[in-house]
Amino acid sequence: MSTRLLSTTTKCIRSSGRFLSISSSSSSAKPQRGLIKQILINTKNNLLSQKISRRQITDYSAKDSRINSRNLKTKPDGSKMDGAAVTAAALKSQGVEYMFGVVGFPVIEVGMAAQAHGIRFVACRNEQAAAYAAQAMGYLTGKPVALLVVSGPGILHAIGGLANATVNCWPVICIGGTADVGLETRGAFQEWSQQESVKTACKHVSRPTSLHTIPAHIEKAVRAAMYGRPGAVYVDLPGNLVLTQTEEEITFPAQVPLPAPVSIPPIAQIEKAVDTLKAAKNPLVIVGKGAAWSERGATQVQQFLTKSKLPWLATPGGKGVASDLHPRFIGQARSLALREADTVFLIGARFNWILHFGLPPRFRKNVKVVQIDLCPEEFHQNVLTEVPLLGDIGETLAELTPRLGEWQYDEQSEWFKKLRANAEKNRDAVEKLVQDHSTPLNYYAAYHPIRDFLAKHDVIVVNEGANTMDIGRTMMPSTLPKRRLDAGTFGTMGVGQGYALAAALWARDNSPNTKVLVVQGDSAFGFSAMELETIARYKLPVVTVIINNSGIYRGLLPEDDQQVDGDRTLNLPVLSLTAECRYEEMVKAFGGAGRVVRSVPEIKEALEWAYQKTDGPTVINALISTDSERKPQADHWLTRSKM
Ligand SMILES: Cc1ncc(C[n+]2csc(CCOP(=O)(O)OP(=O)(O)O)c2C)c(N)n1
Ligand SMILES: [Mg+2]
Repeated sequence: MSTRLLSTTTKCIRSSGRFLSISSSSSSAKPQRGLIKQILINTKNNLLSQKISRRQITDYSAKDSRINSRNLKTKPDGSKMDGAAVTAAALKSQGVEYMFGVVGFPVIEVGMAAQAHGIRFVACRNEQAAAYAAQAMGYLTGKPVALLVVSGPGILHAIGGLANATVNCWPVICIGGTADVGLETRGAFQEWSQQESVKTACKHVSRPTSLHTIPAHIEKAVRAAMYGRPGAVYVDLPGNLVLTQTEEEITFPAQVPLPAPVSIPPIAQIEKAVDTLKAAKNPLVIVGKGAAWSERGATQVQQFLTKSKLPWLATPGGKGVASDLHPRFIGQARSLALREADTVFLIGARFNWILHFGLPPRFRKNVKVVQIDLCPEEFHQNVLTEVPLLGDIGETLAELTPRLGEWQYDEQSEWFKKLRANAEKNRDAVEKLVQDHSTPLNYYAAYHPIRDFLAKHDVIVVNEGANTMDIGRTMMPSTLPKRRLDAGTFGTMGVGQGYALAAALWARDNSPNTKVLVVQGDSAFGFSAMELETIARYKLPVVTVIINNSGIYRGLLPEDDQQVDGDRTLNLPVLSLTAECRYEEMVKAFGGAGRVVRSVPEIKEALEWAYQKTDGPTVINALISTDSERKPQADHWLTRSKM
C-alpha cells in the first residue's frame, strides 16, 4: 500500500474499556483511506503519549438509541455520519443482531460502528469460517445476519462459505469492503473484480454509489437473503464510502417484515394431493430441510404425520423436524422405502444427489411425486411431479391435513410390515457393530457413548466428515428441529467449527441449557481448526469430538507410517494424514482443555468431563481404527458422489 495516498490515520484505541476511533484526517471527506493501525492501550496517559494530532474523537461506546428513527443526521456522539455509521445503522435498523467477520482495510470502522450500534461483532480467523458461522446463525434465528470481509483476498476466502449458504438455502448478508472507486483499474491495494466473483455464489449482488443509497441497498440485500428460497447476498462497499461524511439527513427504509410473506397452492391442487396420497399403496413421506425453515413447518409436519399415519423419513437437512424416535419413522429402511414406494410426498426436499435424483434404481421408474416447495423451479426436477404444491410448507400443510378427514394410512398394511421388518434387520446389523467395543474402535462403537450422551441432554449437534458424518446421521438420532447442522447439500468440509461458534452463541442467548457438540472427522477438523481460538476468545463451551482414523476415510498406523520409504510425496497414501495426530494439544494453547481417548468408557467419561468446562472449548481426540468402514451399502456407486 502506497503511503503517498495515505492522508488519514485512524487508530482504534481501547481506553478504560471504551472504544475510541481517533481520526487525524486533514479532510474528513477525502476519498483515500489512511494507514490503519489497531493498538491496544489501557490508560489515558498511554493514549496521550501516542502524540496523535486529533481532529475528531468518536466515542463508539455510546450505543445508538435512535435506531428506530427513519432519519439520522449524526452519529451517536453528535458528529457527522460517515459510511461506516450509515452501514451499521442500516443493518441494525433491519434487525441484524450479529456480524461475523475478519476486519482490515477498508472495513475496520464498519465493525466498530456495528458494535456502537449494538450489533455483536464476532472476529473470526478466516472469512470462510466466518461465513459458515453467519449462515448458521441466520438459519438458527431466522433473522438476517451479517458477514464483514475485506477487499480482494477477504471476499475471495468468503466465497466458499457464500456458495455453501446458497446451495444449502441458508441466509447470509455479506458486506465486502472494496478498493476506493477512484483507484479502480490502477492496481489499488487488494483490488479485485469482487461483484463478478461473488455473482454465482449469491442470490443478489449490489453496490451503493453514495452514502444516501447505502440503507436502500442493505434493505434490498436483507429482503433478497430472507425471502423466497433463502441464500447468500452481497453488498460491495467501496473504501472511499466508508469514511466519507455528510451533514445531510440519511433516510432509512422500513424494516423488512419477517418471517417472509407466504402463499398456499390452489385448493384444487391440495385436494388432488390428498386424493393421490389416499390412493397410494406404498406411500412414503420425505421431510426435507425446507420444513425446518418454514415458520410453522415443524409443527404442521408433525401434525400431518400424526394424523395421516404415513411412513416417513427425513433427508439429512430435514432431520429433527419430527423426531427420529417417532413410531412411524422408518429411516433405517431408507433404501427399501425409496426403491419400492409407489408415491412419494416430498415436503421441502429436493430431488438432487442426496435423494439420488429421484431416479431408478433407487426409485421406481414411474413413482408418483407429490411435492411442496416454495420455489417453482424445483418441480419436475429429474422426475415429473404429479402434484406440485407451490407454497409455504407450514401453511400448505395447515390446509392439507384437515382435508384428510377421517382417513388414515393402515399401520397393519403389508407395506408397513415390510418396512418395519427391514428397519429392524438393519438396526440389528448396526447394533452388532455398536456393541463391539474392541479396540481400536470401529466408528459405530465410538458413537455408542455419544448416542447415550445425546439421550440425556439437549444438544445442538454439528457433524462433518465422510464416514464420520454418514454414520453420525444414523447413530445420533435427531429429536428436535434445528438441533443438527452438518456438511449439507454442498458436502462442504470445514463448516464444523464455524457452525459450532454460531450454535454456541445462539445457545448462550436463547437456550443456556442447550449444549453444543461437534463430531468431526480428523480431516474435516483441520479445515477450520483455528476457529477454536475464536471459540476460546469468546469463552464459549463447545465440545469437539474428533473421530480420528488418521486420514480421509482411512489412514495409517504410526508403525506403518514409519515404514513409508523414499520420497513421501510419492509413497504416502493420498488419503493419509498424520498418524494418531494429537489434535487435543492444539486447544490447550488457547486455554481450552483436551484429552486423547481410545475406548468406549474413556469417551463416555471424557464427554461428562468436557461439559464441566463452561467457559471455553474442549477437544476429545478419539483415536479409532484406521480402516474401520461404513456398513456395506447396497450399491457402491451411491456413495461415490460423496468422495
Ligand atoms: C471443502 C472440501 N474439500 C474437500 C472435500 C473432499 N472430502 C470429502 S470428505 C473429506 C474428509 C473426510 O475425512 P474425515 O473428515 O477424516 O472423515 P472420515 O471419513 O475419515 O471419518 C474430504 C477431504 C470436501 N468435501 N470439501
Ligand atoms: Mg478421518
